[in-house]
Amino acid sequence: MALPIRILTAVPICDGHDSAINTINLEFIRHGIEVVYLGFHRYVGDIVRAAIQEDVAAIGISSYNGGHIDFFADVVSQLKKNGANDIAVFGGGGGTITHDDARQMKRKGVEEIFFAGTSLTEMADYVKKHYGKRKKRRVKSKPDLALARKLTELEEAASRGGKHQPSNDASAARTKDRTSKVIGFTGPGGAGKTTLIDELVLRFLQRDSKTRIAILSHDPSVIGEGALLGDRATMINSQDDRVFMRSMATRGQAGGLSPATESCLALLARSGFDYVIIETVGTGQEALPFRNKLVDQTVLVMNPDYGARLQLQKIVMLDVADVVVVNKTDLERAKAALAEIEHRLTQNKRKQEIVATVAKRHRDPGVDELFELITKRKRNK
Ligand code: B12
Repeated sequence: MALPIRILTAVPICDGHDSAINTINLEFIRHGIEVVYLGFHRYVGDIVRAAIQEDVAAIGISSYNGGHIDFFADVVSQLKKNGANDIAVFGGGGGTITHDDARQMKRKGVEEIFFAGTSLTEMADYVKKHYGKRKKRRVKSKPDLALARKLTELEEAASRGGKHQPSNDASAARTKDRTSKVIGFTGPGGAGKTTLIDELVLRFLQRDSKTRIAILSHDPSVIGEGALLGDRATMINSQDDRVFMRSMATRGQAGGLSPATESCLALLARSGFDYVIIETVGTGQEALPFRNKLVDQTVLVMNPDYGARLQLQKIVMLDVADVVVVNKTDLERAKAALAEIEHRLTQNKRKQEIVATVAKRHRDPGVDELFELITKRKRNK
């Protein structure tokens, strides 16, 4: 099985022109490419850090507001400075980048610039032709580079070997090896998991100047195609040197995680992070993604708009989650939802917490409460 090409795309700082890159991302995915999308208005440092952690073959930058000669050159030079000389840089920006500019940019190490009128297929073919084979990396000693490459190797091994499900014993053994507390976040798409995690990361970073966090985030692979790994585009606080984030595509596995999740998580949880946060894809009623002691604490994030009360009887995660977060409680239906979910949890007759949050709100007291619940409970031994 051919392994998917992974690239990262972004739009530079002070530039909100994201419509071109959104279209181009979709075309790449159709051609089997996994695209980690960082979003718009991004600093050079954030782009380089993300590309290293995601271990991508190349960075595609879409730039319309000028300053592209220096911006692209800065990305190239910071990649080199960080030992990631194997990560290529390419991009476009319609008529804003002239042919003369492009010549200068290439002299500064940019591999290719695409101009107005280039077809989408042409660009996807270029990526497949040039970034399918990984280039040699000279520096291996830097911690993020080494960890990122190991995660790629685990992902590739899992993809080659098909779906692998370690036994209970193997998972339990891994639990003992952990030095980090592992927290699993799951819930339906659109409930606000990523925004909530980003807000929690802000609190982790602020509480202790030494805390390091890893995030393992999942997005679905499109059947027979690539994947849009877009959680980073929502993350603001997680763009920090103390946060190591890795985006994974499900690569054909149902249930919210990827075939390589367990092995990647095991590696991250013994790599010196204080907390490892794992986020599933948006899940359905039947999903139970965190089996075999995969995580130390489970958080189910729900949207108050789940429909009729009867729906709650069908969501199996409500039986097992340690914490149930009802996010978006600024919505009209929130009060009723909180009462219904609370009543549903009483049927389980075990200690489960329920927290009301508005994750998009800065300094939300509900997120503070969730943060305390997460930091209060210790790691399972
Ligand atoms: C659409 C658009 C907007 C939309 C943006 C919507 C959005 N969310 O993206 C809106 C209306 C919001 C907008 C706003 C502004 N815009 Co405007 N906008 C454009 C416009 C008309 C089209 C850009 C576009 O999306 N093209 C579609 C893409 C698919 O095609 P393309 O550009 O030809 O790109 C090709 C290749 O370059 C390649 N490519 C592009 N990126 C990448 C990346 C990779 C990785 C690869 C492989 C290839 C690739 O793909 C295409 C293949 O054919 C251009 C003018 C123009 N004709 O280029 C101005 C333009 C870019 N905007 C401009 C300006 C000034 C602004 C504003 C500052 C206006 C204002 N005063 O408010 C704001 C800034 C907004 C912001 N926050 O940054 C100027 C920039 C001038 C400059 N740099 O000197 C331009 C050039 C218009 C002009 N002639 O004055 N804009």
